[in-house]
Amino acid sequence: AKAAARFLWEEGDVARTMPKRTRSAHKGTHGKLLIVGGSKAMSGAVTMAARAALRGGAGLVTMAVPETVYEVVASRVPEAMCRLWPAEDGAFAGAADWDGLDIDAMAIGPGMGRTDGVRRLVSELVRQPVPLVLDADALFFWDDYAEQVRGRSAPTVITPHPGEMARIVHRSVRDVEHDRFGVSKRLAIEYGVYVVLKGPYTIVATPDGAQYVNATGNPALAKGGSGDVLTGIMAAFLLQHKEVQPAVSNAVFVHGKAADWLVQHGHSPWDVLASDVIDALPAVLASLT
Ligand code: NPW
Ligand code: AMP
Ligand code: MG
Repeated sequence: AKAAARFLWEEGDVARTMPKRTRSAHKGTHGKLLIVGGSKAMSGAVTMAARAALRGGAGLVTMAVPETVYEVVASRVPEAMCRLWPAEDGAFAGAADWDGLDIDAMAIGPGMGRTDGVRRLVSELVRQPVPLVLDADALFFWDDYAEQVRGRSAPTVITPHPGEMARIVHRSVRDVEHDRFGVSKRLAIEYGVYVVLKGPYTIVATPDGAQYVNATGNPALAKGGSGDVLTGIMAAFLLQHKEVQPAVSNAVFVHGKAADWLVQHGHSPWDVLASDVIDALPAVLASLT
């Protein structure tokens, strides 16, 4: 058997591969991101992802949300634009108008809910030929659109935690945790996707079978909202990097490093909020320039 190509992705790798900003840059240079998420019960997830994406350097961020949460979502992130989609039972009600939507990447899933409308919408969105991050409730419907993902021309990144991964591969969480390398690698190769299997020592598996392990992060991240923040950073980095794997690994590294920075600067492993992680991004990113 071929030796497993496994690497630790370290600070030096991040510093080497982080994109530099050119003097002539304008907001379009850094990419237009659409974040699709939110529902009546979970409106915070999409605003956390949007703020994280903006802190991560995305040029323009639009949040696509069901009309039931539009007002509250729009008022929470003044820097982001907001696009209103039809709702039913407080969640997305399937397709909406794509007119005039000009985007370079898309993140789908934070706080979306799991209604039939969401199911239809996600299957439609994966057809868009732009780099894609699939997370949270978008992953709940994996079986519906997995074959479409295989045929996508643009990169696809999926960011499951072990519970979501177990659902995707129809195994138990215990099985997944006992074979994190094997499960993530097989899925990445089978569907041609970048798999981010989250948790301590998050694994990034690439479609060609290589794997990159992250060592930043700590239990302060074990709290609701952490994954939504990662999704925002991930999408922002995809917009700005030329290559996918460094973008994905750098996002995982920076997200964990922000949590590490917080516990080294006056926070405890108990008190950290996902929003604090967003607000620690400046310190981490500044240390990488
Ligand atoms: P248990 O119960 O912990 O033992 P789900 P979700 C299992 C939104 N959010 N890490 C776990 O087992 C998200 O964006 C909105 C995690 C349970 O059975 C999604 O849209 C927020 N889970 C939606 O909520 C803030 C693990 O997996 C299942 C695990 C649902 O996301 C919070 C949980 O997975 C949240 O981000 C592990 N290591 N191991 C907001 N403020 O708007 C096992 N599990 O059911 O997919 O739910 O992750 O909570
Ligand atoms: P989610 O479950 O989608 O909110 O994602 C949780 C995020 O926090 C992922 O990026 C995990 O890797 C990270 N995380 C959760 N618990 C830990 C932990 N004990 N150590 C390091 N990272 C963690
Ligand atoms: Mg999550």
